[in-house]
This record gives sequence, C-alpha cells and structure tokens, in this order.
Amino acid sequence: MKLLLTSVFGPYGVDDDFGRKENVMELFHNQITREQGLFSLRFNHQSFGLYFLAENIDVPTTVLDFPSKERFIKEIKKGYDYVGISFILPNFIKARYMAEQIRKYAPKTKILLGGHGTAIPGIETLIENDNICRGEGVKWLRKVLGENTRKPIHHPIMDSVFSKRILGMKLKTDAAVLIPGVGCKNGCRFCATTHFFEKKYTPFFNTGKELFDVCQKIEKKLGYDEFFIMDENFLKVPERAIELVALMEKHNKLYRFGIFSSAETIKQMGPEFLARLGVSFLWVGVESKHEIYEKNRGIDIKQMIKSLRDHGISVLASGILFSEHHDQQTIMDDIKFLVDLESDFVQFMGLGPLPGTRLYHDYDEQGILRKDIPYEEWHGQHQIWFKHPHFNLEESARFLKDAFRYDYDKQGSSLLRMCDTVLRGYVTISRYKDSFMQKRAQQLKGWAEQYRMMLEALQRFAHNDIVLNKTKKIIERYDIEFGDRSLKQKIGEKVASYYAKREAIKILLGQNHYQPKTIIAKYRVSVKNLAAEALKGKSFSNMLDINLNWNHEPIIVELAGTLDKVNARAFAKRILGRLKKEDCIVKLNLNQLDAIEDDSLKRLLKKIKKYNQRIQIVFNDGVTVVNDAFADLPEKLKTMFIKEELAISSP
Ligand code: B12
Ligand code: SF4
Repeated sequence: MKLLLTSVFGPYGVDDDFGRKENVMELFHNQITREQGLFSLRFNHQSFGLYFLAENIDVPTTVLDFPSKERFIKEIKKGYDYVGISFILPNFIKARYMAEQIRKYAPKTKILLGGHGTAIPGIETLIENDNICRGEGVKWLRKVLGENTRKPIHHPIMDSVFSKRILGMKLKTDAAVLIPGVGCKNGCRFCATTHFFEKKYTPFFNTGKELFDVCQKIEKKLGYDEFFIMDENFLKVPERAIELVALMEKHNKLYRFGIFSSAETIKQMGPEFLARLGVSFLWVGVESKHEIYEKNRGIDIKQMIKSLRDHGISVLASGILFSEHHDQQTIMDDIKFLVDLESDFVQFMGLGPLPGTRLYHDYDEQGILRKDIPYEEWHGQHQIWFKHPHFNLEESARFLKDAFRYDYDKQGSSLLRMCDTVLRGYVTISRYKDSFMQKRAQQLKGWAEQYRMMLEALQRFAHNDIVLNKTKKIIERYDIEFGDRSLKQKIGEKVASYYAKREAIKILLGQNHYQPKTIIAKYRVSVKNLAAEALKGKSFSNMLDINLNWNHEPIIVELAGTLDKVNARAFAKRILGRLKKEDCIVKLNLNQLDAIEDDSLKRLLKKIKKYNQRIQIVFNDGVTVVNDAFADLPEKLKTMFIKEELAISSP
C-alpha cells in the first residue's frame, strides 16, 4: 500500500485563477511585518501536519510539500492507493482542482481530505473525495489505514523554518519545530483552531519529561537548542511547562522556545518563569482594548508586555479589526491601543468569520456573510467578507494596510524592537543570582552581540525621524553596556548594510517575492524503491523520473519525463556504477519519455556502450520522440536497441 500526503500547489501569493497576491505563504511577511519593507522577516514553514501524520503511520508514505501543479500530477501518476490533500479555506479551489486531477489521472486512487478547509459547509459534495478528516488526523488516518490507533506518538525531527532571510541575507535555520498538541479549550468566538478541534486540547505529549526527551532527540540529530512550539496555547498546561524547566535546570540545558499563549496563562506563570524556561518569542492574542474575551479580563496587558520584554522575551501582540464595536473612530482607538502596547511585533487581522466557528454561525444566521466572495479571498489580509455597518470592502483593505503602516511609522521595524528586547533582557536577567539564570544572561548577551551587527543598517535605512532617533538611542545603550564593537562586529555591520542596500534595490525593482521550494520526503519506502532512489540520485533535474522493477530478471529501468544532457550524464554515471558492481542485465525502457533534448540520448548511449552485452534498450514504434532521436543515432549505437514489445510494471 502506498500513500501520498500533499499540500496545495503553488505559486502562492500571486493573482491567478487559484489565489490572490495578498495570501502569501510566509507567516511574518504575510500578516506581521508586511509593511516593514526591507526589514520584513522572511521565511517559510513546512506544512507540519503532513510530516506529523507521515511519521505516525506504518504505510510507505511520500510527503509532497509546495509542489507545482505539474509536479503534483507527475506524482499522482505513480499510482498511489491513497492521496491525502491538506488544505485551508482560502486554498479550497486548489484542493478541488487537485482532487479532479486525481480522478482523471489516477482513478483507482482514494482521495482523503484533511486540514481546516474541511470545515467548509457541504465540503463532501464540493470536492471529489473518498473520506474526510475533520479535526485531529493521526488517530483518524491510522483508523482508515487499519492501523493501531493507540500506538505512541513519534515526533518528526524537522526545522521550524526554511529559506530564512533577514535584511536580504540568507541565514541558516537554527531552530526545530515542536508540536506538543493541537487545539485550545478557550473557545474564543472567532477562532478557527479551537472550533476545529472541538474546543478541547488534544495533547500528543502529556508531560514535561516527554517534551524534554523530544528536545534532546532533536538536539542530538540537528544540533539545535531552539524550538518553535506549534501549539495554540502552550502554557495552558502549566504542569508540563514546569516539569520541562525543572528538567532543563537539572540537565543544564539552555533550550529556547518560541510559543503562543493567552494572557491569562502568561499572567499565571509570570515573566521570570518564562525567562527561566527560555522563551525568546511569545505570541499573545490581545484582540482589542475592550476586554471582550475572558482570557484578557482584568489584565494590564501593557504592563505585562513591558515586563516580558524586560526579561528578554520578544512579544507579538495580535489584534482584530472590523469587530462589531468598530466604527471609523473606535477602530482607530483600537489600532492606537495596540501600537501603544509597545510590543516587538503587531499582527492586525481582519475579523474573519471562518466556517465552523461560532462567529460564522452567528453571521450566517444574521444573513451578513458575503458568500458571493470566493474562498480565495477569505484570508484576512485584504478585505472583509461580511457586511459591516461601518466599513465597505475597499475601506477594510485600506484600514488594515494603514494600521500596519502606522505601527511601522511609530515604532520602527520589529527587528529594531528585538534589538531593544534582547539588550533589556540581558540587563534584567544579569541581576538574578542563581547560576541557571546567570547562564541565561550570558545566552542573551550572545544574542545581543549578534543583533548589534544589524544596528548600523537599521540606522542607515531608518525611514523617518522618529525611528532614526529611536535607533540612535538603542545604539547608545548598546555602547554603554558592551563598550566598543569588536572587529568581527564591525565587519558584520558592513556585510549587513551591504545586503540591506541590495534588498532595498530588489524591492524597488519588485524582485522580493519568494516562493517556497518543493520538498519531497519519503517514509518507510521499500528497499527496492530506495535502490531506485539511489540509482536516480539527487543530482538529476526534476524532469527525469526513473522507475525500477528490481524483482524482474533482467532488471527493468523505465525512464519518464524529459531526458537532457545533464540528467543523461548523471544517469549514465549511476547505471555504470551498478553494472560495474553487479553482474546483472538491465533493460532500459524509453516508452515513457516525453522529450529528448538535443543529442542527449546519443551521449547517454556512448557512455554506457561498453556494457552493451548487458544492456537492452527498448521502445515501441509509436513513441515519436524516441523514434526521432533513434533515427538520428549513428548505426553502431542503434545496435543497442532490441525490437521487442515490453509489458513493464512499474514499482
Ligand atoms: C503554520 C501555519 C501557517 C503557515 C503555513 C505553512 C504551510 N506550509 O502551509 C503560514 C504561516 C505560511 C500560514 C499562512 C496562512 N495561514 Co496558517 N496557520 C498555521 C498554523 C499556525 C499552524 C498549522 C500547523 O502546522 N499546525 C500543527 C499541525 C499538526 O496541525 P494541522 O495542520 O491542523 O494538522 C492536523 C489536522 O488538521 C489534520 N490534518 C491536516 N491536514 C491533513 C490532511 C489529511 C489527509 C489528514 C488525514 C489530516 C490532516 O491532522 C493533523 C494532526 O492532527 C495554523 C494555526 C494552528 N495552530 O493550527 C494556522 C492556520 C491553519 N492558518 C490559517 C490561515 C487563514 C492562514 C492564512 C490565510 C493567513 C492568515 N490570514 O492567517 C495564510 C495562507 C497562506 C497560503 N497561501 O496558503 C487558518 C486556517 C483557517 C481555515 N479555516 O482554513 C489557521 C487555522 C489560523 C487561524 N486563522 O485560525 N499558516
Ligand atoms: S485563546 Fe487563542 S487559541 Fe485559544 S481559543 Fe482563544 S484565540 Fe483560539
């Protein structure tokens, strides 16, 4: 049995038949630092759910993340028993198209749908499918595949981000993702995740010890000591976090974490605990200056954020625009309130009634949902999709953009604010006397020294006087605290400024749109298929696909796609290696080739000719591209072909 798990296809964040330019596949650049120009933090996240599922089932599985349409179609043609598509609401139309392609090119394959998009009303009939997973997927998938649903959970070992760029500099990933569980029991009216997971928390790892073991495993494999915790409300299970800190102290591990947590849990644990835990980044839902949500009742959020930043924790305060209480004046009160909190990051999100939520249900009953707006536009970073008494669609897009711009104009870039936070953290934590906190202080100092190298670029490219003065003050404080910059730092500054300038030019030329690369990961692929992969190697261009029938005598190698000079050379090298090592006979079938570039076939044959006693090359007369290339071959190479119809089964 074979399973393919796939995300929706790209390109992302472009205006086309399947998506919109505002729906960018980058967390910060999409909805946080989007108006911060060259200071916007750029990186991609893998589709974690897919890898998490693949890691926790027994079936041979391929994960295809961020494919192109063509790459996806090529993959499904390999004949999977199941293809699982993970999608969210704004990617509905992509998921529908993909399911149609599966029915067309792989009619025997069963289609599984999963992810938040499955909350769409009537999804059963809107997208071709054989089964739909609404909610937690591991248990569900194990059940569908007839596996033991009670087996322990294995955490995948994977980076938290890739293609990281700051000031246009490509940086190595230095953090892994940690997924302790899904869902949140707080049940906020607008929140898609709490509703999708039935207003409860499903832990994958119940104790601090279990999480600590996962961290150690990841550290051993990847060498990272930093983790991004993908859990909607990590501190909501305080015992787990407390045990984790105790183990870190006991084993002298200075792990650092980025987390999401709600204000009531942060208040309960306090900034000192969070600093001890090593929280370097904290995402909190402030939503509005009015205490509409239980989680924020009676909490002085401004004071809380100040205190967290004083402990070296960069805070992201998230706010909602176009709530019921907003008119053109009160919305400004909320925007100003959020900016005045002085957090490192501010996310403004347009109120979005998403299927499955109480908000959606209420608005549907009131008849104010704009169901005429296609789902591609239901993403929260452009226009609203409901009738608001005080904002029309164009106004909603304008207010949202202006809110981000206002934050940037008043507070400068988030990068600048992070420079401030690490320094403040170092100063505060240094005052703690116990040895663990002393080590934390040294860790912050190390980070501050790194951040310091960006200050010159931040000053040079400051976009207004407020920000320029703010930057100068931060530079002065760094100078007072750490004295002169080292030679290494001075060189680092120049490098950062050079890249920043380059990035500024790229932005002017509109060349700063980046797409995530396609990622293919294989799980439990059989020895036979692994051998095929080894033979194929990593150097081949994506255009050539090789299928191998290892159990056949002779061994059958089927080439599909496009043969070009580069992959022909690489393939020849591999096959020669095999023939040299093993006394085998290889039958090379060219029937599936769509194109043969220039004289690449001639080059391939010349290279492998010395084994012509053990190589048989076949193709059917009807295959025009091969026929044409064959006709151009010198006579002595033509003798390598055998005239025979082949019934070949691919692995
Ligand atoms: C990481 C993330 C991203 C990454 C995407 C990475 C990627 N490669 O896709 C980034 C930052 C780029 C992103 C962008 C956006 N995101 Co986002 N994102 C998340 C986030 C924070 C975590 C997702 C995650 O990995 N969770 C952990 C895994 C384990 O959980 P999971 O994905 O839900 O998977 C589980 C189940 O759903 C199920 N499952 C999932 N897929 C499948 C498939 C099959 C076959 C099966 C059987 C089961 C299954 O099994 C898994 C294990 O239980 C969620 C919020 C959240 N905490 O879940 C929002 C969330 C998914 N995003 C959301 C949205 C709306 C967006 C954006 C439109 C931006 C925005 N306005 O918020 C853009 C869209 C970008 C685009 N062009 O597509 C919404 C989706 C709402 C909805 N109803 O569809 C969420 C829920 C946040 C929210 N607003 O509430 N996002
Ligand atoms: S606290 Fe956060 S994650 Fe939990 S329900 Fe509310 S908005 Fe959602």
